[in-house]
Parts: sequence; C-alpha cells; structure tokens
Amino acid sequence: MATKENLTPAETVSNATTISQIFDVVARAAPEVRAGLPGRRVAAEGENPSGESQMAADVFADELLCDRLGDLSGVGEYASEEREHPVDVGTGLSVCVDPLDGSSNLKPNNTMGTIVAVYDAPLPATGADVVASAYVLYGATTTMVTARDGTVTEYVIHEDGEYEVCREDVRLPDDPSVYGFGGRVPDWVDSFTAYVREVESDPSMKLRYGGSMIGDVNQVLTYGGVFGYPTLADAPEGKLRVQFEGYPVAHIVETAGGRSSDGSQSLMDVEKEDLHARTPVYVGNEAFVAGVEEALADD
Ligand code: FDP
Repeated sequence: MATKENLTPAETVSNATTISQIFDVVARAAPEVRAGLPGRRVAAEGENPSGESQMAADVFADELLCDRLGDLSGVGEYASEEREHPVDVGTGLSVCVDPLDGSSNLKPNNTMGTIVAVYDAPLPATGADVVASAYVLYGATTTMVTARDGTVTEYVIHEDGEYEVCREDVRLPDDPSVYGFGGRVPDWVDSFTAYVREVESDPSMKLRYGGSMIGDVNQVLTYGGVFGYPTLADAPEGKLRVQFEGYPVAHIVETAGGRSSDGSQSLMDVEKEDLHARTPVYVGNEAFVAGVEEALADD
C-alpha cells in the first residue's frame, strides 16, 4: 500500500483534489469534535503560543485535525493556534487551523467554530497564497462554510459526518442588519467608538455579539452587516491572528462579495512574519468596512 512517504509522481494528487479532501476531512471530523466537547469543558495544563489558557477541548480538536489532515497526501504542513511551530507532514499545501475558535464559549455552552486556511506556500504564508478557506460552526446545528474558486458554499453536517449543500453561491445581503465588535468598550480608541456610535444610530442595525468570531461572522454572512475585533488602547494589533483567523475569514467574506480590512488595507494584503502574529479585523459589507477605514484614517 502506498504510504504518504513513498507516493510515486503518478500517485500525487492535484491541489484541487487536496482542497476537496481537506473540506471532506474537516466536515467528517466535525461531529467528532462536537461529541468530544461535553467531557472537555475544563482547562488543559498548558497555554497556547499566544499565552492564552487552553481548554482540554482545544487540545483534543487540534490533535484530531492534525492526525486527519496530516494523513492527506497533498498536505505538507499543518499549523494550529495551539502549537508553537508548524508540523511537517509531507509535501504539498499548508493548512492552518484554529481548532476551536471561541473556546471561552465552551463553559456557557455557546457557539464555537473551527477555522481552516489552505495556503499554496510554506508557513507563515501571505494572503496571496490562500487557495481555499473554510469554517465549521457548532451552533444549534453544525454547518460548514467553504470558499474556493470564487464561490462560497454553506453545508449542513449531519451527526454521522455526511454533509449536504444548504446554500449555494453565498453572498452578503444588500440590506445589512447586524453588527458586533470585540474588546472592552473602554479600551476602544476614540475614533472607533465614534464609528460604532454612528452604526448604532442607524435604526435598521441590531447588536449581535456572541464572543466567538465564527458565530459572529456567520451572522454577518447571513444577515449582512459588520464584525470587528479592533485595535485596543493597550493592544494595537487587536486579538485575532493573521494566519489562523484574519486571512481565512477575509477570504470567505471577500469571496462572498464583502470587504475586509485591518483598518487601512484589505486583510489579504497584511504581511506578518510571525506565524502567530495578530491583526485588527474588520469584515462585512463594503460600506461598513469603508466606514471603519475612514474613521480610523486620522489616527
Ligand atoms: P476565544 O478567545 O474564546 O477563543 O479566537 C479568539 C476569540 O475567542 C474569538 O473567537 C472571539 O471573537 C474573541 O476571541 C473574543 O474575545 P473577547 O473575549 O475579548 O470578546
């Protein structure tokens, strides 16, 4: 039997096939990740490379996804928010994973996600290297949103790992209605606070913030609007990580016809050398993201 190490050239797979396999692995692992949560609502011993405490569920999801994705013959590197360095798993595409996004929502039993970015380059990669992205949302149901080849698709994932398309060619609605921003409000910079007050003054806009980026971004993808985790007074780079959160979410939102920004440029144009580097994140309908950039321009 061909193992990953002894594949002949004829047995190597195309990037397009590998992307499909990555999405398939992630969808099929999702019910297992979900089923593994109830017993893992406790802190793990370690911290992740960003200095945040880990839950047992973070570690569990990371190990599961590393094993499964690392087994794919077209995957060369696996990196996650839970590991200091990428794991060399062969030759091929690089995969960056946030195994359990929003894991502080585990204890109160709220929404969480898994985020996946696929790069055709060694890690750390750039926005131009993104060839596909996806997230799983563990909500009332389990869904997966993928972006590749200019199209965003939403799937519903069943308990046995089978999945089916529930929304094709997902686009941000033209009549946006939700907004949500992370960080403590007193820590926001004044120009950003002023921008948010303006958004709030629009009677058609409603606050929707759940503390899990994927849950919050999925609301924007469903109803239209804006999500951000901004620059904070004591954390100019915000909280979210470029490789694991910024690029994949920007790729999905931009492919769905929206915009992304770090405050002055598309998130896809941000370049940071550190695998775990952070960036402010603003994503949503064009007008809202343009409004953030305008508001922050004078800072
Ligand atoms: P969490 O720390 O719970 O994993 O990835 C970081 C993240 O969640 C995002 O999912 C979420 O948007 C943000 O942090 C929430 O941060 P705050 O607790 O500061 O609101």
